[in-house]
Amino acid sequence: MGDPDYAALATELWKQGFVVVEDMFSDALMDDYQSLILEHFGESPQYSHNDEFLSKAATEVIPWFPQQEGLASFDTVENDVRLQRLTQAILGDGWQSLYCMTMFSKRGTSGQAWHQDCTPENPAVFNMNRLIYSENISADIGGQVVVVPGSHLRGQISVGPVDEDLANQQVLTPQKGSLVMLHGHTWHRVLPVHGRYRVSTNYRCTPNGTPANITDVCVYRNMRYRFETNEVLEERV
Ligand SMILES: O=C(O)CCC(=O)C(=O)O
Ligand SMILES: [Fe+2]
Repeated sequence: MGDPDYAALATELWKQGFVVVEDMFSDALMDDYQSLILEHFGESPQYSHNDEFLSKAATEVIPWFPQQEGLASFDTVENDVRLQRLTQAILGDGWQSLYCMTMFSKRGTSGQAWHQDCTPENPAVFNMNRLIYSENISADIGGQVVVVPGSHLRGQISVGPVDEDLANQQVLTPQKGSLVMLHGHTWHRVLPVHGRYRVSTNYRCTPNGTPANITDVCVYRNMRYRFETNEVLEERV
């Protein structure tokens, strides 16, 4: 596709906490990414998280950082001028890439429970997710992304069941080549994966001056969790 309306997309992102851009990346590029991802994960990849995390967080995702292994193909999205302009329109001067993380979920797994990617106490300190989908998400396969519009302005996510439906939630079903920009304070989750497997790739970034470990502490409805040390920092009741 050509140039999106960067200013309009930025306005929507700041109002809703997310914005979807369809047909952002070509089928050929997405096919390339999908085959590299499947090659890496193979048939039955192992979880890197411990059992406590898997049971409490109801989150079954295996991360992979392909750029850190020198896979230059993953630079193509990173270097896409439209993606950079859109990021600039949203975050302003001095924004920085954080890392590119591919996430894999096997058939029959729970997806991801409601969460915020980082602590929301300071509205100016956050990560931005730039999610791309190298295959269609569909109701058949599951793995849709659920968001609460405007929740990036509502502070900490409410306490409660980790996967209940929330008022005003919106279900996103991103298609191959789509980009989803998602503010890290926006309340979001990923629905269970019924069919096959599910893949997404996230080019995380931050505004100028954000600590590099911003996504270390994730806020769920039942706890705060620190990934670096694999520990529950706080039970939420
Ligand atoms: O895989 C997705 O669609 C979203 C995953 C997520 O919660 C995130 O990237 O922060
Ligand atoms: Fe997230």
